[in-house]
Amino acid sequence: MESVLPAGAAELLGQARRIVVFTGAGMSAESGVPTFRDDLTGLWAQFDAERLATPEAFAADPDLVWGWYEWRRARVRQAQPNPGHLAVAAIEELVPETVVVTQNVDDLHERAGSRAPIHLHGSLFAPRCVGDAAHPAAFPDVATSQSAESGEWQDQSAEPEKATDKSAEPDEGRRIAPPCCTRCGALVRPGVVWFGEALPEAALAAAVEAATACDVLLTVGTSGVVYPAAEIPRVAARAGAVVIQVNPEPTPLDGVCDVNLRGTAAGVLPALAA
Ligand code: BV8
Repeated sequence: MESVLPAGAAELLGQARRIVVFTGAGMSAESGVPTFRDDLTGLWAQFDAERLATPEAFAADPDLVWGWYEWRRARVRQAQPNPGHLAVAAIEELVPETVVVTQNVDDLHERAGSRAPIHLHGSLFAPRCVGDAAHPAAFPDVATSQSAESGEWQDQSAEPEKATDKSAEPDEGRRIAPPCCTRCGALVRPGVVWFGEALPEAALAAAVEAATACDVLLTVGTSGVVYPAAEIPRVAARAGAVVIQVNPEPTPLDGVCDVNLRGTAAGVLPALAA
């Protein structure tokens, strides 16, 4: 493992015929979308993942969980792709056999021009029926007592800084009635993969296939702690690919990478795509 300047990494990318770009929340950080685990600003520092990103949490309080995802969706809608997203799309233009595999549930890769990113953890923009994922589900036009457009989201059923009080009953006045599915009367849920849920089989299989076949895997902005997604760079390394990491901080992936570029997505990627 060595750290080379972006020029060296750009040369490695320039020689590649098949590239995988594997991204995490850090990819969207410079667009103003909070990551999960960064101290203080990370979503998990403010909210309790167990309380908000699991099927049990949704079953226990669909209004709380739906409201949190609507707030996140509104923040993504207000965000713009950053130079890092644009550089990834440029790499796809330069090397047609580039596959983008993202853990992110935002749509910033698509809005930057990436053709068909593989979303391992679903999307904030793909609500689905709790009963049957094949049922059409649309975003509700129900008004929410918490404006999803506002800059802050307060967990009104518990202490805002850390929703740990699981017994707290939501205030009646704030209930956000998630809509029923158009066919079966079940609730509509966010189209993301929660902790304890299996990843979409086709997406995971496509990501593993791409990682196995690529010459270079570029991992950007992920802490590499959530499985099975965190296996993807390891699959590429085991298959003999050159693995390049872009992250301002060390991660558990450091030992898997041939090249570690200590920098940010928007700061480093444009030089790689030049
Ligand atoms: C599964 C969608 C099995 C939702 C997410 C108990 C029960 C069941 C499973 C488990 C369990 N214990 C552990 C597990 C496994 C679990 C897991 O891995 N847990 C971890 C926490 C230990 N995994 C699962 O539950 C998965 N499912 O195992 O199912 C199964 C099998 C068959 C049948 C049934 C069940 C599902 C995991 C998916 C969870 N959903 N998101 C939502 O968004 O709310 S995960 C969430 O974390 C995100 O999606 C993200 O993808 C993921 C990883 O986070 P990162 O993207 O890496 O972001 P993070 O904040 O951590 O790091 C940001 C990085 O960026 C940092 O390194 C930072 O330095 C860097 N950075 C910051 N700024 C920049 C930057 N880099 C570049 N530029 C910058 N500017």
